Amino acid sequence: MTEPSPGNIVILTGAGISKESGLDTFRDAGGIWSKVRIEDVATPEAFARDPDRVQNFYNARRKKLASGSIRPNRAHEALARLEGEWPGNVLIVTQNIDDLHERAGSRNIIHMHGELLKVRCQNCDAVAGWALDLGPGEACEGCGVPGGLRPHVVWFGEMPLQMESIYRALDRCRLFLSIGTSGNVYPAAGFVAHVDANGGPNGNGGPTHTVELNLDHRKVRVCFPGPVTEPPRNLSRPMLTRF
Ligand code: BJW
Repeated sequence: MTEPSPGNIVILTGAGISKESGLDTFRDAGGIWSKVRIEDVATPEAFARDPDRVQNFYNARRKKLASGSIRPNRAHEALARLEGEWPGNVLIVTQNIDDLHERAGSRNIIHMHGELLKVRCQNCDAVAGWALDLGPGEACEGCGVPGGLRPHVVWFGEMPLQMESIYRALDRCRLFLSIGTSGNVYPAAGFVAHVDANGGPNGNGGPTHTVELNLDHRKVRVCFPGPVTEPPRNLSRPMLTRF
């Protein structure tokens, strides 16, 4: 008899997983959207209207991320350990633009809303690493054209990145975890429903289970209330052996 497949795991993470590392969430009290308006900093129209304002918003966040005071927390570390120990495939789909999953040791990651430490050239689409402030006159290393670099992030009205790969993984996973996201922003907000609708018995040998972890118990259906650093520490053993 063949061994049952261990099954693949897809983990969606949001700003809540990085909160205890010192990065603000968006929609909690005191969060980013209580200090700046979305339409001033997180749309292509805002960038066209006032690029300096948008660049300053991302420059400040880039500086904080690179400052040395922001480090991965136990939740990031637990997910990296899970990737190393789980016999199946573990994919992290993060809405976060920070690099804390990478720094914790995760390797299989999709940044669906982009990456703060990268810039993209609007002239040639080249993406490059960028840890410094981004100003109006900087030239692209690829095409040499100055003035066309923008943060490599996905603003409202823009298509999130690698959506085909994400849906392919969602359709093939045995377990879908959603951690620290308010479920306000689509398409990520629709992933749980997508998995519930499409995750019947599949190539992984069984139905797909979904688990949501959030500090706020009103946001989740399978509830592990409490700080995000607590439950994921135990993810790899008692909880996952059920799947
Ligand atoms: C803890 C914790 C602890 C705290 N432990 N938990 C009308 C209906 C439906 C959809 C739309 C609509 N109108 C427009 C749309 C589409 C739109 C959308 O969804 N809008 C909604 C607001 C309605 N979406 C888009 O535009 C997306 N693109 C798209 O749909 O493309 C398709 C398309 C394109 C063009 C034409 C046609 C179709 C793009 C969305 C881009 C989002 N960008 C941002 C900013 C950029 C990156 C950045 O600056 O960082 O991404 S917005 C912001 O929200 C950021 C985040 O990634 C994203 C999600 O936020 P997240 O992670 O959920 O954070 P919070 O703060 O909301 O929640 C944190 C949670 O953590 C809370 O629940 C806490 O309780 C919890 N928590 N501490 C555990 N310690």
